[in-house]
Amino acid sequence: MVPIRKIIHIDMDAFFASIEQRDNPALRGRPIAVGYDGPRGVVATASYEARKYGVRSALPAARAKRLCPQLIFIPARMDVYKSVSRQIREIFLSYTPLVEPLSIDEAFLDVSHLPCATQAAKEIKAKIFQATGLTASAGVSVNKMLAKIASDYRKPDGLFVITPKQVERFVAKLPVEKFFGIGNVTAQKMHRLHLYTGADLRQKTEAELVHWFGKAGSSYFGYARGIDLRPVEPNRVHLSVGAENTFPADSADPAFLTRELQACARKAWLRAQRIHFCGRTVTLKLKYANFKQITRSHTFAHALASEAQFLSAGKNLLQKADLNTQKVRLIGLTLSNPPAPACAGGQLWFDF
Ligand code: TTP
Ligand code: MG
Repeated sequence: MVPIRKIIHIDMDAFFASIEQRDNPALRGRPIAVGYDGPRGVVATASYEARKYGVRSALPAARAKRLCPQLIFIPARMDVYKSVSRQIREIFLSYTPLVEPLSIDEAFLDVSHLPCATQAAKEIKAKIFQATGLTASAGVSVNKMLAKIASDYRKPDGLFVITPKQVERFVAKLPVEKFFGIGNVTAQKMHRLHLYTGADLRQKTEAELVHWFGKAGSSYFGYARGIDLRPVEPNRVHLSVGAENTFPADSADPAFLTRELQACARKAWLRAQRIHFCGRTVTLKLKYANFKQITRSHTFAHALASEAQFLSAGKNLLQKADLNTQKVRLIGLTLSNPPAPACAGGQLWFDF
């Protein structure tokens, strides 16, 4: 039987930028980006005023300034963001011990024991505002996937509820790219199979979905019916953080592969930053045109200190890989092996 859960997903609005605007009234109502304004600088996040110009997380600083010339860059104050993160976590824990943080500013809460999850979400938003002066958006539904989609629906300062009765209709209209675990490549493959929405996915049998998408096909079969069995895991430790990309066409061109590796390094490093993850091991993954997959790793004595070091380790591994016999269809780069205990609160290892 499918367990009936009440799940809340909370995500702070423009988190780093809102904190900067809170602490410096001169920045309120203005387009700001938190990040490093240098040649290799990247936007960590942008205020909503800056987002109107297309300024977004992970955008190179130079491009962000071209999009919005009056953009104000503010260096990150990680200690402050972390302490706000702790404040909101305390509020979550006053409602349930089942809190699974996903990153510095978002978490899942299982509040199945409470009479009304929507009421709890309203209270949590109000308490966050009272304690921090910041707004959060909340999504409430029967599982993680839907709660997370819901929290994004009315951002900023939003509250969106998908009740058990509404689940079926909601999922039927949902574009496949919104489903959990469906990235660009899978979405494209679905489109080629004329699968655009939950309703389309629902027409297919589980065997068909498994045939096309492997093991994940079973999950998609469930998701299309509003079923997501993943529990909220309060002690979930992120053991690795990575990024990978499947190319539109297979390639053995070292320059192309290096560029793709660079994109993976950037994405993975930003993800690691967001969840305060640091690691000692770098792993390169290559999938060849014949679908054979190899991984090559290097472990350092200390946690990696910068994106540049991460990328350079990846490039070294790529240089040693065989690019002569088969073209490559996918490249990935992962950071793993956190020094014990996980270096939360320790040395700063960001490289904005
Ligand atoms: P998000 O919750 O993804 O973004 P946000 O809170 O800034 O904006 P939204 O209102 O859309 O939720 O990420 C939380 C914080 O994590 C963000 O403020 C800055 C940091 N971050 C990075 O450093 N790099 C990134 O690529 C992303 C996406 C976020
Ligand atoms: Mg956020």
